[in-house]
Amino acid sequence: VVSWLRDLGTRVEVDRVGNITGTWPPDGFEPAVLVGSHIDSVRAGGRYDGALGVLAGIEVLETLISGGVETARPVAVASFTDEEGSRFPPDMLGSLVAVGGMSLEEALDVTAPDGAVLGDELARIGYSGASPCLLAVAPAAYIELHVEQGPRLEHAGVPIGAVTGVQGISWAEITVSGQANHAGTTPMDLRRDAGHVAASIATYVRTLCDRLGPSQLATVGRIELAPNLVNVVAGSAVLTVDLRNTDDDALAEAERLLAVRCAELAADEHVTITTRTLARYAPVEFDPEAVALVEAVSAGLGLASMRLPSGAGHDAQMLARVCPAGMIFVPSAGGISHNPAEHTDDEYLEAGANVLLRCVLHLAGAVTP
Ligand code: HGY
Ligand code: MN
Ligand code: MN
Repeated sequence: VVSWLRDLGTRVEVDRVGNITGTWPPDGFEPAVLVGSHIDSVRAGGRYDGALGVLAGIEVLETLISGGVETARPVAVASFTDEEGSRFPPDMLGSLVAVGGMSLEEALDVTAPDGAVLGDELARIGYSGASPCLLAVAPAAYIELHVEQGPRLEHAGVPIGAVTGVQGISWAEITVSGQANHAGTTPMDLRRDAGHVAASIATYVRTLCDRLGPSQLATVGRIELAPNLVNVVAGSAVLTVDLRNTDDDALAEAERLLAVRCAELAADEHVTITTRTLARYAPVEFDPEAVALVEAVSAGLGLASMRLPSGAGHDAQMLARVCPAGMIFVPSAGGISHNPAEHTDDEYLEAGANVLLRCVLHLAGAVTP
């Protein structure tokens, strides 16, 4: 990505948390129209999540530059660090730091479950950059192209999504401390079984969705038991709970109910439970004019579009704190994402990139030669 941005002649900057930007023209320091996304991935993820928005952004720049298109504002492409957050939480870490939502010191100290420290890893790969972390100048606007990662566009047979916003996100890491013991000799009423408690939490969060309605989502994606052996009552467990809802009050209620259930389980099983918040973002609404622009540009290209909220978190929800922000979705085959089977047909990739290009031309005040 950096070599492509350099080859284009853009001004390439890497900031202290590894966010990469390429700006055209290179001497343009006024508020830029910013596009981009992320190139990090969940482990065993797909090829389109994030990468599409960065590569399409580079394609847009290349099209402007090679076409000699002058714009009233600079245009920049960003590749934000650690959007996924599954190794170094929270998600959208790089863009969160860029907009001043998390201090650089706090971010560089984030430690992964495997013990790696973010600051050390950035230095190791050569991306502890020199530029200040905050967006030196807030962008004039931000537009992100991304695969939907869900089934709605494909189900509707619509190629473009005009994204209205992002739902609320709550990530917690729950540590259960019980007592390792013999699976054959320990009476059931004397156990302090961390495995039983972890499994109970995993099944409980599913009942929250029944209780709070269809907008409530709950996922236990990670459970680690110790010593993780067939004939040993688990002495400890670490699990994560991902709760999401478009309604922040309902999300807070889900968090409260989970805490109450954990306290009950701790008392019943005589274990201790500690909870660490890994991420907590309220729902975000995108700029109505940006949403309308995606629809209008799509129509101008003869592309059907539909409005929908994003189930996934995105860097755009952080940029929305400092400038008008919007997103363009294209369909995900089978609604699959965070999975190597993730796929989007070329015609949709191209359609999305063309909508992005025309949004940029409009926002940047293109002065065609
Ligand atoms: O978790 C998310 O929604 C995003 O993929 N980081
Ligand atoms: Mn993504
Ligand atoms: Mn993702």
